[in-house]
Amino acid sequence: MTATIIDGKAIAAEIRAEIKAEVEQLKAKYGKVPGLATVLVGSNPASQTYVRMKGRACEEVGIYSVKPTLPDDATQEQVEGLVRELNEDPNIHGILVQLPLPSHLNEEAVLSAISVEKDVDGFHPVNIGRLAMKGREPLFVPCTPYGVMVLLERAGVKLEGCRAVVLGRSNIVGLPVSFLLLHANATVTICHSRTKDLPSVTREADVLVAAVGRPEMVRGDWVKPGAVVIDVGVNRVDDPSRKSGYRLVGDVAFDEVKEVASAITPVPGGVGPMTIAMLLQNTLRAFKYTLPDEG
Ligand code: NAP
Ligand code: L37
Repeated sequence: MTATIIDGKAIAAEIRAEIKAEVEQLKAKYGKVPGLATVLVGSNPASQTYVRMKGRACEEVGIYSVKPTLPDDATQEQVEGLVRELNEDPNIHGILVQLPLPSHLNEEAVLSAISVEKDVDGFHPVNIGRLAMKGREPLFVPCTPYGVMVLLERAGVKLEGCRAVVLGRSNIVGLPVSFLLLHANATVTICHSRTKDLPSVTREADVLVAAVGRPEMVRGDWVKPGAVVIDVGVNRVDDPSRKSGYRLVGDVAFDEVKEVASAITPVPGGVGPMTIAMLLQNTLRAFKYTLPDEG
């Protein structure tokens, strides 16, 4: 069996088109557009790329965006000061602080400084706390986990009662995606670097979400025939034949796993574009919270 490819790039493009139409409508009605600030601290090359892509996506759909940057040695006060200024800015409806922050900074304090109503990344303690609890609604769902859920939905995957295995327990992907799968009534197993005999656990999965940051770690014989595999990993591996000197691979050995799974996301073109589409979605939502009849 060769798996169906879940085309995140195409689904993300559809979502962006929907957002663009709604932004135009709201602009005509209220004379205002949503605004997003992406805060980048330091010079991590992957973060620079993602922030640039987020700015370009805003432009495409008519969302106003600013991309304030601070140097690698920025102080805690500078970062929190910038966040507080953005909290007060009426043209900015969403604030995203690109992670990881340089290690001398206190991430929790920075994320707590973001106004809950502008927390389009969903990592403010109140939002992530509400996400974790049954029956509580966060104002915003974190973009990557949200994108994973939309891909599963659009691929027609029924989560109720299924066995879901999540590889990775990070704050930005593994943990929140596990909560979302649980709320969708999957039976969820979370694996991490201390998990014993990983392949025997992943082989039980009807839905496997890989978010470990290890190039092509998940092999064909780690996957149950017919399982749905979502590859969140975006890893740069050296490739001298490319102009950039690297190519992107996921956490899943795509060529092997596609022969076993019933559906799979590619890298690039899977979860990555969805992360950005969901950020735009959340920014539109934040804007609508501020409008009299739309929130
Ligand atoms: P992270 O913070 O480094 O977390 C990695 C997780 O994987 C940790 O829980 C770690 O376990 C676990 N892990 C690492 N090596 C393992 C191993 N050999 N066996 C089992 N578990 C292992 O990474 P992240 O931020 O979640 O990102 C994961 C991947 O997703 C990366 O490739 C990243 O680039 C990508 N990503 C993609 C998007 C997107 O939009 N597509 C967004 C964010 C991240 P411990 O907890 O025990 O250390
Ligand atoms: N929301 N996302 C949010 N907050 C953060 O703090 N770090 C982080 C985060 N991560 C993030 O934005 N990751 C990400 C990863 C990949 C893409 C976008 C965002 C993406 O679009 N990847 C493309 C390929 C990009 C490239 O050519 O380098 C893909 O198709 O996978």
